[in-house]
Amino acid sequence: MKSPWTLVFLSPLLCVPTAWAVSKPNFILMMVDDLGIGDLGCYGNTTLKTPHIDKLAEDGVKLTQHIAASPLCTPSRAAFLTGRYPIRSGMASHGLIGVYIISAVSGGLPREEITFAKILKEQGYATALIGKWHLGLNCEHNTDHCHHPNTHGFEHFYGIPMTNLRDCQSGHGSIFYNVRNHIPYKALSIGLVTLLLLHIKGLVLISRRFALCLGAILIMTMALFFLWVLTFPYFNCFLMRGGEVVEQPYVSENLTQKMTNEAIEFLERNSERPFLLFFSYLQVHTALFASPRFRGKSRHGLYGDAVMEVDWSVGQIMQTLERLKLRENTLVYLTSDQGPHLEEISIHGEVHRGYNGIYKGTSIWKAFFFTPDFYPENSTACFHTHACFCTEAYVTHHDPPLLYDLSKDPSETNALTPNSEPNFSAIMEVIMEAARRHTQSVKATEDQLSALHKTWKPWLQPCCSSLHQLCMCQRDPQTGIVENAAEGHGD
Ligand SMILES: [Ca+2]
Repeated sequence: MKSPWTLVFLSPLLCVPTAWAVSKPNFILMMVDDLGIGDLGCYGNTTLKTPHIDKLAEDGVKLTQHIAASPLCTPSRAAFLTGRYPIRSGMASHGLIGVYIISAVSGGLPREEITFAKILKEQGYATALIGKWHLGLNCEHNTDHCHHPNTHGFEHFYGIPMTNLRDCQSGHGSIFYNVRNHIPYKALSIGLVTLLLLHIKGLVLISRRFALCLGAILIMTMALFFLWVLTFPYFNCFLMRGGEVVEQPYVSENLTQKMTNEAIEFLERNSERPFLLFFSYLQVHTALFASPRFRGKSRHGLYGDAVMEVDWSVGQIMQTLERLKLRENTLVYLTSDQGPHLEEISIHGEVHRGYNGIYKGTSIWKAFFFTPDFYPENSTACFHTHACFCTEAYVTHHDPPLLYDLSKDPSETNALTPNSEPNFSAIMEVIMEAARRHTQSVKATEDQLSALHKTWKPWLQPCCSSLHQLCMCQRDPQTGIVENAAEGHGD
């Protein structure tokens, strides 16, 4: 299960220079994908080195009561950008899959939503998103970009419209192999054996043609599935600059270095005017990667190497601010989009998940109206489904909700009762009233994560070359010329 807790630093917000009263402050928002609160030195980790992030915390404000609106990328980011619960924009799924997996779908953050980037752009800010988006791309054809970052207030975009997945890097397996866990092998086996026995006994007649058709359908389904897995990175793991696809599929190894350079260039270009930079790191989501200078440097395998590389990048951004003498007029914020993906173990058995730590809240009550059914039972994750699903078959409801006092029980091991907590009824009354008011205030809106909006639509497929070339291409950063699969790679 992913923790809903996140972490934040505010750089010199409290020491506001007088100049701020007349000049517009700059904003740098950094979001690290799937980072655990327990992975950072400033939150108590003693085995992972994160000196630059620790310095941010030391010089600024460390928030300990900051909550992500959802435990998944897409809805959490929709809430982050708009300041509204994802259900209000239709970005909260009612089905098993709560995020966008493929790029050629019609769902996404609705155009009419007001993001902080739109507000700042209207105020004359230079605005940029570098890194991951994961909030949709197109509506009706493959270049309408109705959900693209440019539509939502970011003038400059360099990054991936989707998410980094295991399938985006060879040798990391596939998220689709988890489909096997949902196939009812037992029921299918019993059905087939029963049918066979009835046929042998002469009670049911199965024609040879029927058996051949069944076999053919089975083989075709399997072939289509493997074709889907094989071609996935070509159609879904691509890098964009503005509205153009510039690398398809992308090579992840040096992406953080490239994106850090891009961010530095943006700061240099806009040092004379107010700016908003949203740096949305692809790390430390799987498929994990780290550039050569960080590989093998941590005590926590590739995951730790990736955290160290993010920390380096944060240091580069802060050094640039210092060099450009912008530090005192820039609000810097760093957070995770939710907690770590606890079920992430690589195909080679290496731990690829972060650590939630122990949340040390102060006088914080936490209520669970439902909890995921963990597997194995004594674990705190859903290893049977690779992520905890929030649909009926996978959760247990609690009425009244389970209540914890995080100031005394940070690990959430002992639910409170009217006997153990004298104020139980009063606390519950406040929580239930807040939940009721929230529920009543939610207006019906189009579900952007409905099955229809998540279905692959060939006419929405972004493609850098052509379908028969599997959309492959690379754009030369100097000349801007696309080098596609058929032409090969130039010198
Ligand atoms: Ca995430």
